[in-house]
Amino acid sequence: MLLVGMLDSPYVRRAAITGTLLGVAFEHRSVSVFRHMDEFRKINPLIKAPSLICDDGAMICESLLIIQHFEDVAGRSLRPLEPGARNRDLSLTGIAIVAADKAVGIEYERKRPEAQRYAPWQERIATQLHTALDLLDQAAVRGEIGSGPELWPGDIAAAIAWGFCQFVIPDYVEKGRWPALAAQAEACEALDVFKRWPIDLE
Ligand SMILES: N[C@@H](CCC(=O)N[C@@H](CS)C(=O)NCC(=O)O)C(=O)O
Repeated sequence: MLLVGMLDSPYVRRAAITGTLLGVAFEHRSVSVFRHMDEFRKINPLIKAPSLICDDGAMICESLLIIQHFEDVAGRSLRPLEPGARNRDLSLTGIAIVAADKAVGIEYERKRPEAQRYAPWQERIATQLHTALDLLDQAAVRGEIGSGPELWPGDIAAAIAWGFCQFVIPDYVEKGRWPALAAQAEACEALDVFKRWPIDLE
């Protein structure tokens, strides 16, 4: 299997870290959806990262579906089985994905020429991002996201969303405002599996 996409993408990174923790064998190719558009188009005409090319040639995009496939291959998931913990983890994973989505949205808005930016939309997505970070920080205070020893999908998604925000939109995300989440993410970044798939700073 081949996972395609750069590790500056929170979705690519989440898929890679999850696949590794599940013990699934895959290769990784770092191709940018912007700088290497033509090369990416040959792999996936939709030019979306991550894209997974399966051994039978099937192409899967959308990180949740790629992770679903990794789980099918591994015959297990990282999610806890106890219903309360499982629902909490599903909820927190979703919140962390929204945080990443909104951070990506802010970054994409900034790619527009100044005159084409729409301030109410920018304010809306910044508020949504900050609300998602509030919820994750509160979860970290309650001990509902952490850094192991067992990593759950919500732990991974939260740490990745925070790292992505710090990397790409630090001006929107002051470190001191969400200290518990920052500490959780820092502890995750110190783990071997996170170091194996570092944010691509290129
Ligand atoms: N919901 C998708 C989001 C993936 C996504 O938006 N990836 C970005 C890179 S971070 C991308 O492919 N951008 C190019 C585009 O949307 O045209 C997922 O979870 O895989």
